[in-house]
Amino acid sequence: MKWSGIIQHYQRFLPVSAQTPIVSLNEGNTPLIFSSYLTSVVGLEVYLKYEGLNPTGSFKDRGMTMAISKAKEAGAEVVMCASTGNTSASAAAYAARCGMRCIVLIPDGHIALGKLAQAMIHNAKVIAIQGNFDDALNLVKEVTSQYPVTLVNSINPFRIEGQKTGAFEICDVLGNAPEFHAIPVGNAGNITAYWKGYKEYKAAGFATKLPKMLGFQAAKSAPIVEKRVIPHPETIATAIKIGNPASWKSAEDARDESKGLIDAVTDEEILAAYKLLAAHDGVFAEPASAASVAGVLKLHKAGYFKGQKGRICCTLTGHGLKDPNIAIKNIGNPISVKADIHPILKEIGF
Ligand code: AN7
Repeated sequence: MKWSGIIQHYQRFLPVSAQTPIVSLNEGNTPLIFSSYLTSVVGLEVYLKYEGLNPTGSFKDRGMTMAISKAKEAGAEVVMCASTGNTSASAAAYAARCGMRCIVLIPDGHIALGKLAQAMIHNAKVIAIQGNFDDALNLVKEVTSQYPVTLVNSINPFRIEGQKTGAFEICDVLGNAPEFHAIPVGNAGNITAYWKGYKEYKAAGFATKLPKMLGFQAAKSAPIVEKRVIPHPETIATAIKIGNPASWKSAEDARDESKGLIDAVTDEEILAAYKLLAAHDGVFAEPASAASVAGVLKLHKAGYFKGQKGRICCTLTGHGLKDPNIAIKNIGNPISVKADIHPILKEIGF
């Protein structure tokens, strides 16, 4: 069957009508990859929902096709977002596709190179502010409440509607919901969206159970875990360097209703999971994405899955190529030798 994007495919679950102009890049339908390595470690079947294979390289495209289509339907000409990078890349691409202006506020010096390149090449007006993501989001709220500009951060409910389709796809592939769903938490839109998606799919009869939602924040950017706003969040996983998540309450609801948890993982644990995914599974995801796997490994070590059966799905939210600097910084540069067979054979070990 021809795949034409998540709105086309899941229309009956989405607030669209025949009048909605669908702005799509054929997002969604991303692979659910079985991880034999993690399965052997954890003892339950582990699957990776590889969202880095969306058109702009992150899960944001699911929400953005909805937000931009609905903005277009309402006659908007300008959209705006604050971003740690992926939202801006996605907003810029979808706005370009339908001839809208896109304005982006980013924390100066703190977004991954690939994401900045994307926002720029898609012609967004990119403004780096001397402040963090939370400052940027407050400024976006201020501008969009006073001027004819549509906000496309995940406080825009259409974003959540689109992103919930990730849960639908998992159920479609597995034939049911998994027992556990692990997911990185930044602004907390995605954990909110997945939980909504699982509940709606079960209500519609496409799943008979609901997963426990396992959310993971970076240790020094863990407001939900610490139950306080973090004024100066820090982490190498810049995508989730957020101290005051917009969807804080609904993330707690997802955690509590599902009898799951939201925990923190250190930068060391994130980097270890990041490298392990690439080296053992052949899957290159950005550091923030690896937080879900880091969290599963942390819980495994603590005995959380002992005596449990079933399946764990980990959302890998963005592609590793988004942040090439961090890969090179942590792995190193290639060895350089003369263009001669001898040093090459020596390096190989022959
Ligand atoms: C790779 O782009 O907030 O908890 O401005 O890029 O729904 O915020 C990105 C978030 C996880 C966290 N993984 O998702 C932004 C932005 C990656 C991300 C998250 C983000 P939410």
